[in-house]
Amino acid sequence: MKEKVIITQGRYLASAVKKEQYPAEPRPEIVFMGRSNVGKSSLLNSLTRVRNLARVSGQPGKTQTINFYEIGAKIEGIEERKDFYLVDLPGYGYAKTGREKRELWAKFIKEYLLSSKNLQFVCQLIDIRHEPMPSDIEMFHWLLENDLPVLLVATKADKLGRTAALQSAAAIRRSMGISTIDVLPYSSLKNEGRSELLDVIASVLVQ
Ligand SMILES: Nc1nc2c(ncn2[C@@H]2O[C@H](COP(=O)(O)OP(=O)(O)O)[C@@H](O)[C@H]2O)c(=O)[nH]1
Ligand SMILES: [Mg+2]
Repeated sequence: MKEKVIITQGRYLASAVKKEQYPAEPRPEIVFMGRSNVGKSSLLNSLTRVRNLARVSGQPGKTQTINFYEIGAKIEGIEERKDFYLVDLPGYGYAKTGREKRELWAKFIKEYLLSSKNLQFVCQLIDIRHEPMPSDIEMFHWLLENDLPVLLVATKADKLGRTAALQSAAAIRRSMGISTIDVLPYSSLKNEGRSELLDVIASVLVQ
C-alpha cells in the first residue's frame, strides 16, 4: 500500500530548559508526553523511521529537557514539503524524583504548553498494559481544561493480543472519564499505529 505521508527528514534540533531556548523559527508543533518509560523515545524513532533520533533508555527519568525535532514530510497530493516539529517532553510521574523537582517540572511544561502558539495537538502516551495513573488522569484533564487537543496513544500494543489490546484501550478511555476520546494503540516494535498517527499529523498540517 502506498503511504499517504512520507517522512523525508528528521533531525534533533534543540533542547530547552527555558523559554528563550525554544526554536526561533515558528512551525507547527506536535507534542509527545507521558510517564517515564512509557515508550516516548521509541515512538518518535518509529514514527520518523530515524534510528536513534530520540534516545531510548532503560533508565527512566533521564530526560529533563524539552527536545525539539525538526521533521520534513511529503503528504500525498500536496506539492511542497511540510516542515514541523515533534516535541518530546520530559516524562512525568517518576517516583524517584522529589516533590519539589516534580513541581518545577510541571511549571516548566505547563508554561511551554500554554505559550506555544503553534501547538497542533498533544499525544499523551499510556502503557497499554496498565490503567492510567493519577498523574496521567490529572494531566489529561489539565490539557482539556486548557483547550489543548489530545490524542491518547496506548503504547507497547505488541505486549498484548488483539482482543486484550482493544479491551485495554476501552479501559483507558473509561478511566479518563471521556467515552468519546480516541485511543490509538501503537507498537514501536512492529510500527503498528504508525500510518494512523501519520494521517492525524497530516490532517493538521494541511489545514
Ligand atoms: N515491546 C515493546 N517495548 C517497547 C515499545 N516501546 C518502548 N519499549 C521499551 O520500553 C522501554 C522504554 O522505552 P523509551 O522509548 O526509552 O521510553 P521513554 O522513557 O518514554 O522515552 C525500552 O526498554 C523500550 O525498548 C513497544 O512498542 N513495544
Ligand atoms: Mg525518552
